[in-house]
Parts: sequence; structure tokens; C-alpha cells
Amino acid sequence: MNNSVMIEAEPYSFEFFPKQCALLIIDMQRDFLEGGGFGAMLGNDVAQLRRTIEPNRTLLSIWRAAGLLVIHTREGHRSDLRDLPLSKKIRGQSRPCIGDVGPMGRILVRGEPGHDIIPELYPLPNESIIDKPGKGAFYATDLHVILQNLNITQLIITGVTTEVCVNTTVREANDRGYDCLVLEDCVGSYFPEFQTAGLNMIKAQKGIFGWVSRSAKVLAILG
Ligand code: C5J
Repeated sequence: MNNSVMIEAEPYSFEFFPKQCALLIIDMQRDFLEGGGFGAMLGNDVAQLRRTIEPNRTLLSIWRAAGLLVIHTREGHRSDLRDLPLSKKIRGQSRPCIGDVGPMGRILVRGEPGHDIIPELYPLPNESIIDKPGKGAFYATDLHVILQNLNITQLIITGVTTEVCVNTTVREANDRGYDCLVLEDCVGSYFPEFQTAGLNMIKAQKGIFGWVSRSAKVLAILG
């Protein structure tokens, strides 16, 4: 599939070049999505995020079957926490906080069970995982270099949370020249109003940061 195909999207159709496009799955980690993880400990309703698992799972299997590029990200920190700004550690005023021991190991620390990707979407050995200390997937990572080396110019972005790590990554990607399509059924927020606002911000002003569509529109082309 070297030619482009139009995907129905807002604010207008997205010209999809499959060989130049990566599926970027943001932070589908146990600490955010599972009961007993960091997100749940902060009082959030993980069901708001878990509704994205099935659409992501279907999309991922079709994407893999089409032989296209998949990249996963995880938010987290070194075990010595030297990449964790004090401001980030204390701002949430949570007890326990990032780096402390929680029900799934040390919270958002690399190598701990809670930091890992949920089993439903677990990366295959040939799929890159970007470990990122920030909200954006480009900050302090080699994502841009990897995408450039693979001649990727477009990203289909899914994952959590819509208004935080998804939105930050879309903005970073936009500034680096990537076209981004965000799939609304495959991204989630703990807060329904932020889900709506986060998606509106991307597609406003004739797509100031990118496009928004649904996984069914991509599956209709690949499936
Ligand atoms: C947050 C994320 N919300 N992956 N992380 O802290 O969106």
C-alpha cells in the first residue's frame, strides 16, 4: 500500500500514506488503566480509560497484520529518580507519590509492574517502546530520530490521557512537522469534559494541531 487513501476525519479528510505513518500508542500502562494503579489511587475512575482498550486492541491487530509501524510509549522515571523534577513529584500533593511504593510496585518507575503496558496491548519484540520522563513523547527521548530514520511523516495517535500526554505529544509532533490523526474512541481521559475539550482543541481552526477521527474509519481501509 504505497499510495495514499483518504480517511474521513474532522475538520476535513486525512490523506493517509500507510508506509509513512506510524501508530503511536501513548502510555497504555497498568498504573493509569488498572484498578489499584496510580490513577485509581488518586481517586480517578479507570473505567473512563478502560473503554479505549478494546478499540485499541482491534486497531493494533489490524495494523500489525498490515505490516505497518507501531510505537508504544510509557511515562516513567529511572529508579534513582534523577530524571524526575521535584516540581513534578510534589505538585500533585499525592501520598504516596511518583517513586513511592504502591500496589503495583514503585509508582511510574521503569521496570516496576505498574509502569508496564497493559497485557491487552503488550508490545511485540520488534515494536519500539519509548520510555519518556515527561508528558510529551518527544521530550528527552529518541522518538524523533527513530521516526526520521524510518521516513515517517504521519502519526495516528491513540492512548491516554487525551488532555495530558496525548495532547502534549500531538503539539510536539506538530511543531516537528508531523501530521497527526487522533482516534477519539482510542484515546481516553478520566474527565469526560476534558475528553471533549482535548479533541476539540486539536481539530479547531481547520486542524490547528491535526485531525480527529474514529478507529472504524481506519479499519475500513486496512481491514
Ligand atoms: C498523566 C498521561 N495524565 N499519560 N499521564 O499524568 O497522560
